[in-house]
Amino acid sequence: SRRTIYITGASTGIGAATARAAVAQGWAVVGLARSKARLGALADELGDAFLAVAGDVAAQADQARAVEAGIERFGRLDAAFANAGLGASVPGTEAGDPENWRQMIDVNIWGALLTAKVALPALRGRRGHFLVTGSRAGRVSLKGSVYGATKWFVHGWAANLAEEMREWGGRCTVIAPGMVDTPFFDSPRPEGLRAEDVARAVLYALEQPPGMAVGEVTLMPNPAGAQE
Ligand code: NJP
Repeated sequence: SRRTIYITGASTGIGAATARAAVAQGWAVVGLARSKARLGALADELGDAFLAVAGDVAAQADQARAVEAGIERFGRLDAAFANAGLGASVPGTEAGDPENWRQMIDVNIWGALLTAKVALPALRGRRGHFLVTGSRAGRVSLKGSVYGATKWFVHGWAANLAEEMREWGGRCTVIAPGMVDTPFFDSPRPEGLRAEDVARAVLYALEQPPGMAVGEVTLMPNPAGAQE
């Protein structure tokens, strides 16, 4: 049977690019996001190797259903990628909207925790791999940014989870990009990384021999380097 990965936030951006890259490497993918239409288009593109599950990462039952459906369809779960996230507009703490903070906490923190909660029992049996999308913003200070602080949580938690998983031979990787040109922003970011660049880093971490764990991959755009 095919190695199987559960990806949240699979409908666009980094999640969709990772689904494509994983399928190209022979993985089966269970993809979760809220948008049925976008997931359906990706399922049409990727065929049998992709199972779309519409759901909200902040709802434990939705994520549990996705993992169960994936195991039923593909027979196993080898990896989970907690990637769903939002929060590009960062007006700071004084000017920020508390409803927006709640949303970022629900998706970026709570949603990622729930991905681990529902996937770890299956991953343990395969000495599996958990990956999560952190950020450059989870490593540096960004004036007033609550978004950045949700990613500081992700980095801190993932370091602790890595120790927990190591006890049974599991691996935990943080993918920490700088700016990526995705629908995360409401306008194009040509100076940013491509979603495909980030997907390559995910596959790099996934494809290492099991005796080696990639703890964190930092990816920075290099627009001057891309010029002819
Ligand atoms: O953004 P985007 P990215 N339940 O908007 C989904 C981090 N990051 O690929 O639900 C379930 O294309 C949403 O789908 P839908 C960032 O923080 C980015 O750039 O259908 N899914 C979509 O598939 C995030 O953690 C940059 O709307 C939910 C996906 O999440 C990760 O990269 C830099 C959901 C978001 O895709 C992927 O973001 C960086 C929910 N409640 C870190 N809410 C960057 N772009 O510059 C959203 O350092 N989604």
